[in-house]
Amino acid sequence: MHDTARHFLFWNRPMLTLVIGDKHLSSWSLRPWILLRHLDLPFREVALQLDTPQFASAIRQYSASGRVPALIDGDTHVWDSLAIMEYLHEKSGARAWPADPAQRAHARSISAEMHSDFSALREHWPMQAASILPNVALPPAGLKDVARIDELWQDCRRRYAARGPWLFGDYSAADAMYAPVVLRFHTYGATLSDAATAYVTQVLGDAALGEWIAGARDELSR
Ligand SMILES: N[C@@H](CCC(=O)N[C@@H](CS)C(=O)NCC(=O)O)C(=O)O
Repeated sequence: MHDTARHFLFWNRPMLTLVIGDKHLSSWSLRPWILLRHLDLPFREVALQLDTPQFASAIRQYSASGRVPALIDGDTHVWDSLAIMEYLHEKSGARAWPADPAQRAHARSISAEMHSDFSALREHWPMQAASILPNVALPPAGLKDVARIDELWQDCRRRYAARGPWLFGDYSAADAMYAPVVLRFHTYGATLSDAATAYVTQVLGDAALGEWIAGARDELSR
């Protein structure tokens, strides 16, 4: 394709829009946001402050579920973090999940488990991206969630460490799904295995996550 034609097509493509909540609090919003960054897909960000009358009136134009995140691609509206990640997999030329079918099934399984489970962890250690709160105890059900996540991460690192530092070697939607969990473990000071601790260090060093946390700090300073 001639360069001018390529340039025309690029600039006339509708820009993806991601509607998110507060960066300090909205763990579901962080997942597709950080995946978009890692896939290098340009997008416009619409930030709505949770628990305000403005949120309730504004979100309906983007998402019938009334919740964030929501992705808008021209006439296509996608809601719910997992559905958005699947849409981004298609949109990016199948780059969001591992290429190998068995690894892809594994990555989807641990991501679905995160999406539908770990309610005690979510309830007692809500994401507060810009805070450090070391004295919040977890009940036994929450400790069980932490142990299960530690086990999942150790298993991934044991199998795929040779391919790279992320859960499946290269960055994938599974890392995006667990990014808010890493922030929770960091905020509240979870006790983890060596392999899980090394994974937390890897994620906390991610520039995209650093950008999100800086946004969360900005929100708190307003
Ligand atoms: N299952 C949904 C959960 C989305 C969700 O609970 N979003 C919260 C913010 S993190 C929200 O929009 N809360 C506002 C409300 O329910 O009014 C997903 O995966 O996207």
